Amino acid sequence: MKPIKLILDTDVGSDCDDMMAISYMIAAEKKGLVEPLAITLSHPADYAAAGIRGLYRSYGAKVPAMGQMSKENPRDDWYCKKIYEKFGEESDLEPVGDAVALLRKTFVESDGDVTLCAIGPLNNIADLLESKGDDISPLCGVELVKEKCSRIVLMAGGFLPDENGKNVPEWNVKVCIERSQKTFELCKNDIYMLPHEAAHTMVTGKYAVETLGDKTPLTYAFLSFFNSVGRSSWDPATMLWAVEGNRDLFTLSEAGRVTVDDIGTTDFCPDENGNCYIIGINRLENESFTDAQKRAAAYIDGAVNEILGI
Ligand SMILES: [Ca+2]
Repeated sequence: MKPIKLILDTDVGSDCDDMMAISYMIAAEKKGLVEPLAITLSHPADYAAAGIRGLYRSYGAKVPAMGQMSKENPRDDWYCKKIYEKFGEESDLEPVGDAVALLRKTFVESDGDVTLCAIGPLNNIADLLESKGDDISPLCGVELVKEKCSRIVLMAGGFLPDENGKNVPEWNVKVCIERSQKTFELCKNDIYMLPHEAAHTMVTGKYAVETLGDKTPLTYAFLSFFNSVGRSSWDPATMLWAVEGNRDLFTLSEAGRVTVDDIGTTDFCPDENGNCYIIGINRLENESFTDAQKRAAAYIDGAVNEILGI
């Protein structure tokens, strides 16, 4: 199987499951499943790039080109600064360029068939789609992505109704509602979404944290994020699907359209001409939802523990 060409957009520094997702991505790269083209940061933390550099170094892996969201958007950095202070080298603080410029350049230089996987708020993705033709490419963002990107995979949305029958807004969408609306409005590509409920109770990282404590950037990130001994797997499950597809772990809905309302609620409406698909958890015969989630979690943990050497 040819490795998939992948661009990752992550808000590393906020929740620690991004670090698990990147760890799985590095494990997949080592197995020849992924060719990473770039990582863009949708978290403007000063130490976000340094946190990723420290993580890559701990696995002896080469960091892909990085770009960072340039807008002001103050948010908490739970672990990237700490990782730099404990594991960093001075060069980890070298600044990185603008995320949208790097996304445009990476798409232009690719020969197409690129997967764009976003596991944070959709600021960079909406900004990319809205970008105008420039000296990198005469194409506007929507057309450039349509031409070069084979699919967009998002950790986004929630489609389980609460007691009032209304879907509960999901964090990545809720923190940038207008950017999320714009993404679904403009995008002409197929979009595959792993929603909140698919991985909220899927826990990964527990054995790694119990075994390694604060000795590695990954496990230190978990401990720095509310002392998490294991964490929900929204981002690693999304990344797993982006790299390996359904396997026997996931399902995919029929085509439909996703809309985002003004409080960040996502709705999915089946439509054979739609471009959105929802990723679900695959239950084997007689298997409970919880056990099916545990199988997916074990698969992710297995891949990551191998490169952690445990
Ligand atoms: Ca994230």
